[in-house]
Amino acid sequence: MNETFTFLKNFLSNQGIAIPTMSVFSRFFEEFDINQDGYISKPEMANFFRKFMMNKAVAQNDQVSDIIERIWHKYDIDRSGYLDKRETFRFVKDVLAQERRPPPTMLQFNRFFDQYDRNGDGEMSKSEMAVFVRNFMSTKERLQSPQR
Ligand SMILES: [Ca+2]
Ligand SMILES: [Ca+2]
Repeated sequence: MNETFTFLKNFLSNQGIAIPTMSVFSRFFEEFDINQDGYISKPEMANFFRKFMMNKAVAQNDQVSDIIERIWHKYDIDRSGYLDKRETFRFVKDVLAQERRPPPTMLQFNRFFDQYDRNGDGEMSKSEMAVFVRNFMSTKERLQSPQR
């Protein structure tokens, strides 16, 4: 049980998650040590990872839709439910400014827009934007991760 605890602590801190207390861990251990033999077997561990990754994906999805709501609140000026090119341009410009980068040229912007406007209707839908937000988040994660 202690080995599992140490392993889990390392694993979670690598994932940027607070280290669980022993009591949280005990509860976790009981949940996954299905046959109650005091060891986490391979399938029990696999089960844990599956659940963990699923929770992570769900949390990330929540985060993405949160971000998108905030984007729409700020940039969908005419409240059409879509970002047209002009609205998207303002959004992209602000994102770049946050990264301390100059505004995009029209060519760069059009390339960006065409890439994410999947259905080519000239407007950015929320699901089209979700693709961008996800890419953006994973790029940031890569840049910030301590392993090089
Ligand atoms: Ca709009
Ligand atoms: Ca579209």
